Amino acid sequence: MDFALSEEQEAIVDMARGFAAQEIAPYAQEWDKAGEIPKTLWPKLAELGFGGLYVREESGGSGLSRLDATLVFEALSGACASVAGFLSIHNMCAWMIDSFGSEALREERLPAALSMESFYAYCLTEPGSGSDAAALKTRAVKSDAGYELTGTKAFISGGGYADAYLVMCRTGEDGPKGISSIIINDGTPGLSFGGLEDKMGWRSQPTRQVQMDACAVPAGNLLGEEGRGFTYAMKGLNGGRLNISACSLGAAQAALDATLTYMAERRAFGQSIDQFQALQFRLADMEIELQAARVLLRQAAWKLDTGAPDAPAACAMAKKFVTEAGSRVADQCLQLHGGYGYLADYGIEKIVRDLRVHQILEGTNEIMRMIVARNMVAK
Ligand code: FAD
Ligand code: 2MC
Repeated sequence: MDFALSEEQEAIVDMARGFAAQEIAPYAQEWDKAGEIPKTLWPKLAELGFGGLYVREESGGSGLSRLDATLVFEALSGACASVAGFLSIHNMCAWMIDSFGSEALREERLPAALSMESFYAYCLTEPGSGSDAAALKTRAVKSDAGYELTGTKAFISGGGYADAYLVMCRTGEDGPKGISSIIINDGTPGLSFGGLEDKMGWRSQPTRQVQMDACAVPAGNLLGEEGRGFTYAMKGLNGGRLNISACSLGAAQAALDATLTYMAERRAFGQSIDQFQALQFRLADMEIELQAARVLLRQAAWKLDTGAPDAPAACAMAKKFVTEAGSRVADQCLQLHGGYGYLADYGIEKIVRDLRVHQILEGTNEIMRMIVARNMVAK
């Protein structure tokens, strides 16, 4: 067992950090206020191979391990967790197309997905079903040409912004086994979007409902086999949950680093505030929490990489632990900045806002406990 990063992994981290410092950090506040990330950012990330981090090399992807991918998301989140989280969703879709799509679908879809000329959104949640995802109602009816999709997806990251939507929909019976995954291109007749959701965090990326009214798509837009879509969606989320954890970790680490610098400069009662032992203990607690979170996350990624049977539970465990640790640390960092922490200029309040939703999306942390507990009880 080796806890050190390899030279290659160090190089990946340096590359992602360098890019984030130059191309994301200077604009993160501006995009947060504007509510939009310029689409020109994505091809630049794709040039580094970040459009398909764990898409296989033979399919044109970067072929990195899940652990390597967490390093990238951790590094990018040091600049902006919202941008990194959005990139993770696209990566989840690209991986699903590579892993479960037919050769024809891969050839048709992957080049533009990997170059990020096509940005993908992942559509599982509906207004009436979030945690109970297998209760979804969006229906795909078979037609001569392919499928016609009707229904509404809620809370879609990239709704009205993405170039293509990977939609989990019902082609058969009730429950998980009646669900398929089908791709709808932007501009398909019958596809429309709800209003922009006014959110606490993740403000730089648009969240909207995605509405489908008899959207006709060719049969070739089906991912893999009919009735397997729920399993594909869940397998996609295993990686997504690792990435979201890495986003919490990277942003919380950035908040802690900024807090250390701030505390060395800020003076009260005749000394810099990093000299108060009460505050030093808080720093130590935060450091311990983030180190523990990092180890747990990397172990979960290693389990997914090595196909461990308990990998889904390990990913859920990591998401619950790391996203909660990340939010606790970010909140403490805000506190240690005093009133300045509450001001947008210092960047900490944005981290607090952005990280909060990581305890809700990609499966709430209650559902993460349910997955962990089910795995324990089944043993
Ligand atoms: P509900 O399922 O209604 O849950 C309400 C509460 O009950 C929660 O606290 C939940 O944990 C709890 N609960 C439910 N069932 C149980 C249980 N069995 N035991 C204990 N507690 C339970 N979805 C997508 O498909 N694609 C996206 O791109 C996407 N992006 C999102 C972006 C944002 C900013 C947000 C806020 C959400 C996004 N989502 C997306 C949706 C997200 O995944 C759901 O909000 C989440 O899964 C929870 O579903 P819900 O909101 O319907 O809550
Ligand atoms: N990995 C692999 N397979 C999985 C899996 C996972 N993580 N989770 C479930 N499955 C399989 C499971 O093995 C079963 O397959 P089989 O019948 O072949 O054994 C099938 O999927 C059905 O699973 P369950 O029987 O456990 O289904 P149930 O309905 O009881 O519970 C639950 C499923 C609650 C775990 C699932 O609905 C869930 O994860 N809910 C949370 C929803 C969620 O995460 N939404 C995120 C939306 S995306 C988002 O927020 C973004 C920002 C992009």
